[in-house]
Amino acid sequence: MSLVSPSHNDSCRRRQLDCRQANHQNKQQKRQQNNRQNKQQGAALILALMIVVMVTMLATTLGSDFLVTFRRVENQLLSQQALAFLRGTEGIARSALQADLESNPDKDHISEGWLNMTQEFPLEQGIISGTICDLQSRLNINTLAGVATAPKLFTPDQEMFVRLLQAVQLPNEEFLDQQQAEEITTAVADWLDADDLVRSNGGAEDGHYADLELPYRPANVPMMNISELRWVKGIDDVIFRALEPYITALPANVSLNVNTASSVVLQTINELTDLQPFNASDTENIISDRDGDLASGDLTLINTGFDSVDDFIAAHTTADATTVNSGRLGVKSDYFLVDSSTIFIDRKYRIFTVLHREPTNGKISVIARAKSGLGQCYALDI
Ligand SMILES: [Ca+2]
Ligand SMILES: [Ca+2]
Repeated sequence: MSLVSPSHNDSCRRRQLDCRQANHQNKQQKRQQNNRQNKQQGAALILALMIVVMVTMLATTLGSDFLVTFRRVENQLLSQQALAFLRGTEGIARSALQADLESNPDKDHISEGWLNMTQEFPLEQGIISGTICDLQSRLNINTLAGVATAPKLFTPDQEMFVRLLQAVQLPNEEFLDQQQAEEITTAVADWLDADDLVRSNGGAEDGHYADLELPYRPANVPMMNISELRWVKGIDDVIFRALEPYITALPANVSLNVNTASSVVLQTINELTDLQPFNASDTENIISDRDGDLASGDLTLINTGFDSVDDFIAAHTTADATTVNSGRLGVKSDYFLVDSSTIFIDRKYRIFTVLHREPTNGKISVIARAKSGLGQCYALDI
């Protein structure tokens, strides 16, 4: 027989039901709480990842910018230091030119030993080298602006340039013919002269240059540097490269030094009206007469150049040598190029300086200084 009343049993069942419901509610609340916590943790992780990415990007950008700035400053400092070294080479060249004038004021010649000879000076972290060459050993393009007296087409200076254009060798052992040389010379004369009148036989003024795909105007004044020649009608890069060792841009009144001129330049000195270059083998003979045996290094076998233009003309084997453009010739020089370069902490720097030496007192002035466009020195080929 049961001692528990039915009402008591009902009460117990209800409590159990309440307990189950309470447990179920608790579990649901815990699940919701867990879900909320999981979502919050996920958001925090994404935020942390985004911060890491942003910091990494910022650090990379700052690092890269710093590296570029560092390299830029380093390059500036090194180039300033290299420039100071190269200016030092200029100073040595000044001293050499002044000493040369004192020891031999009447002439400059190739066998004096300081022209076209590269001198090297070691540095703690590199080397500097410098070469002095005579710009008056080259044809001066600023002499080409004149107008010939009829019936001649060219002035004596222009005739020399016509011969030079035919004497220089182009790649593949090709040469310009006389007609091409005449047309280029005429175009150079028009480029230099002050007027806008087009000369016959290849001339070019505003009209020609204005019609080019990239139009520009002729200078109509003397050139400051030889690279300007590239702009003149008929002169392409190949012709310019072939001419470069033999031309310069100086005031129009300076002379050509026959004591330092190369064989190719001496080929431009032929009889007036003969527009062909002078015979190359004859110019070699003139140079041999002038320099002696430079390669021997034996002073008794080395000659000291011509004392005068008359001596040069006497050595010139042209049938009528007195008819050459002797007014343009000389045996001394006032304009020089210093070709300085340095290799400093594995970096190369090169600079070119045009120096003018006052013939009366030896005062040296810098006419131009540039990284290119002024020509360069070539080692003496002995
Ligand atoms: Ca003209
Ligand atoms: Ca002109």
